[in-house]
Amino acid sequence: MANRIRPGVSLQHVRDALVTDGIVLVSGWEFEDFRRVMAELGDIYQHPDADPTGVTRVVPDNRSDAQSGHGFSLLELPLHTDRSSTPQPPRFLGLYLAQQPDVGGVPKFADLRLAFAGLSQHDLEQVNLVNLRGRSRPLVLASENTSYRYRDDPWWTLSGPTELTSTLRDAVAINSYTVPWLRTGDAYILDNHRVVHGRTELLGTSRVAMRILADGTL
Ligand SMILES: O=C(O)CCC(=O)C(=O)O
Repeated sequence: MANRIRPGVSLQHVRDALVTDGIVLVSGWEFEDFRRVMAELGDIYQHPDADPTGVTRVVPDNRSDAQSGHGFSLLELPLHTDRSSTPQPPRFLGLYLAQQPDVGGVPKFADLRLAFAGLSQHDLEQVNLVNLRGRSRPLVLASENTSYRYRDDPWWTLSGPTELTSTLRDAVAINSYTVPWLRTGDAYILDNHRVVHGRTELLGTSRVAMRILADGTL
């Protein structure tokens, strides 16, 4: 389960929590505190949807596509690794809730290290993420340190032996949890090679989340 961190804690606390849990929940930070911690974690990653400083404003504008999935729509956003279609997804993802509604848009997570703990490396290495054009990316990012990518939606799906892919889907679902108490001014930072994220459907258009990706090591 995720650590919860309040203002005034050091970057070392954030790193320690990421090593232990793969995710840290942050309460009551200003956006600039959040931006600084993300920049200290590693090099800011330039997402194609981001502004020149690397910040993406995630708002529902009715867009659903292969790059962002349902991220910019009102629909539920299934659990995924950010930039899972790229050869090497960035290591860290932070999402700051600039305007979080009282209902809907609840952040959702699963720790892939826990979900896949009972599966052999041999099995995991038989599974890929495949898109509609047949492009394929391996589920296992690095076998020596249990890091993975995951996405399973209309654009990119799990591919491999049927029983195995269904076991993986079940394992992720069983290990998933929502964090309904995250409010405006709260944020999460996660190890994008270990913890997948998503959110429940949005019930209105008022939600604003700010995303920063960073590349680095723990
Ligand atoms: O809107 C959210 O809560 C998550 C957004 C998301 O998954 C992303 O920015 O990659």
